[in-house]
Amino acid sequence: MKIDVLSAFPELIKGAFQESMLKQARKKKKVIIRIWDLRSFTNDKHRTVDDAPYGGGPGMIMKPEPFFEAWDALAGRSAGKKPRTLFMSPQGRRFDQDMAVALSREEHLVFLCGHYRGVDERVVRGLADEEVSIGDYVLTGGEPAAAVIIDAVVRLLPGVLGNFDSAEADSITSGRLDHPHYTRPEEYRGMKVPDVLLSGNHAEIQKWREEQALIRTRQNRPDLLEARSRRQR
Ligand code: 4GM
Repeated sequence: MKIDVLSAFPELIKGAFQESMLKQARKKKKVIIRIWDLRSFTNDKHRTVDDAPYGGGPGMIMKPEPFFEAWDALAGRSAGKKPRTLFMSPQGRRFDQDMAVALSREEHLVFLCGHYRGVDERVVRGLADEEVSIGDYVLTGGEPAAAVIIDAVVRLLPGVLGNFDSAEADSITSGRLDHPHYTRPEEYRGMKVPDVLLSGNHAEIQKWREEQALIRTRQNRPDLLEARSRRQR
């Protein structure tokens, strides 16, 4: 998979892919991630990426030209299929695990990251296949949102996770939260590992894990259980 990120603040996102799983995925050539600096696609000496909004009002808006010039340079002129292009914005469709699975089947993704009050609408209309949001909150820039989506997508690529950590085991896919986990030591600061996990009784362990998952889901995310029972009806 090939991933391109267009940003006026490339340093904001570089670090996200230089450690841990994403670093390994790149080293194993499962993914090629390139970060493009929008300022290198400007033509003025100040390398301007923003301007005041038509119609007035506070804040600055990102200009369309650097996005279009950069997109053309990395995708438009290349042969092959058009990359799937996502615009990160609080106005977008909410990202979830199903979308991560769908995106993980693409060959080439492009992420457009905005800043300031927003981005000239022609970028969205002219370049983006869809507008995507990671949740109902506003960030100073789209970069952390792009990093979240890239992480969720890349870990699903074949050969990135070990089989043990397999994506099929992701609890969220099942419409339920994960059960609690413990490792050594058996007792730490007065807190004990539940006896059942030390019992060696796999049927009992399985039962306990399912109960715990349900308790947590009821407590933290009752909406998941409702959605699940609606699907089963
Ligand atoms: C407005 C328009 C994404 C603001 C475009 C981006 C939150 C999300 C920005 C933009 C963002 C989100 C930058 N804030 N919830 N801020 O996914 O790119």
